[in-house]
Amino acid sequence: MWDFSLRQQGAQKGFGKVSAPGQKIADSWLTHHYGPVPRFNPERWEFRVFGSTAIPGTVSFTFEKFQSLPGSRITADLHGVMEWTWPNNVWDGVMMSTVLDLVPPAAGVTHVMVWAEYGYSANLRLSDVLGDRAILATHNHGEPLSPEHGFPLRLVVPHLYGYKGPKWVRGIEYMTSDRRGFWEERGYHNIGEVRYEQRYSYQEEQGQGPPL
Ligand SMILES: Nc1nc2c(c(=O)[nH]1)N[C@H]1C(S)=C(S)[C@@H](COP(=O)(O)O)O[C@H]1N2
Ligand SMILES: [Mo]
Repeated sequence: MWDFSLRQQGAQKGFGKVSAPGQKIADSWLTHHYGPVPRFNPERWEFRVFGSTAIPGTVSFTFEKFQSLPGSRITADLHGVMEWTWPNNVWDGVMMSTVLDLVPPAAGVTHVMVWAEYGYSANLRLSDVLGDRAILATHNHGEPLSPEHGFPLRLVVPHLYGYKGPKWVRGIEYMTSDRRGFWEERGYHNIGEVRYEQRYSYQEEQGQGPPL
C-alpha cells in the first residue's frame, strides 16, 4: 500500500502522488541495472528491426537515421519493481508505434522482444507497445539521457515495471509467440503490469507466460 509520509514528502517536492499500488516516491532518480554501463560508439551503433517482419528481412537504422524519425513526447512515472517510483518524467523519442508503422510486423505477430547491449532483453505483448503506450526515448526532461540511464536510447513503457524498459536498446524482434526476456526468466512477472502489481513470476496465472 501507499506510504503516506513518503507520498507527502514527494508532494512537498512538487512531485504529486504515486498513482500505483505498493510504490513509494524515491528521493532521487535511482539507477538499476545488471552489468556495466556500455559505451556508445556512433560508428558501430545500429538499431535493428528483425524477426517476423511483414516484408522478410532486417531493417537497420543508424543513429542519425533514427534521430530523423518523427518524434513524440510523453510524461509518465517510472515504476521500479523494487517499489520505488521516480515521478513525472518527460520523455522525448520515437514511439514504438512509429517503428511498427515504418516496419510493419507480419500478420501473426503477437509479441516483441526488445534487445539491448550485452544481450539484455525484455518481452512485451504487441498490445503493450501500440498507440502512445511505449516510447523509445532519447531525452529526459529535454536533456539527452545520461549513460547510466540508457544513452542513447531506452524503452519506456509507463504501465509496466521498469525491467520491461531496456536501457541501451539496439533492436526489436517481432515474434509470433511469447518468449521470456532477461528478468522474466529470472523470477520477474512475464507481463509486469503496475496496476495489478504483477511483480514476480510466481504470481503468474495460467496463460500469462510461457512455462518456466
Ligand atoms: N539494459 C538494461 N536495461 C534495464 C535494466 C538492465 O538491467 N539492463 N534494468 C531495468 C530495470 S530493473 C529498471 S527498474 C530500469 C531502471 O531505470 P533507471 O536506471 O534509469 O532508473 O531499467 C531497466 N532497464
Ligand atoms: Mo527494476
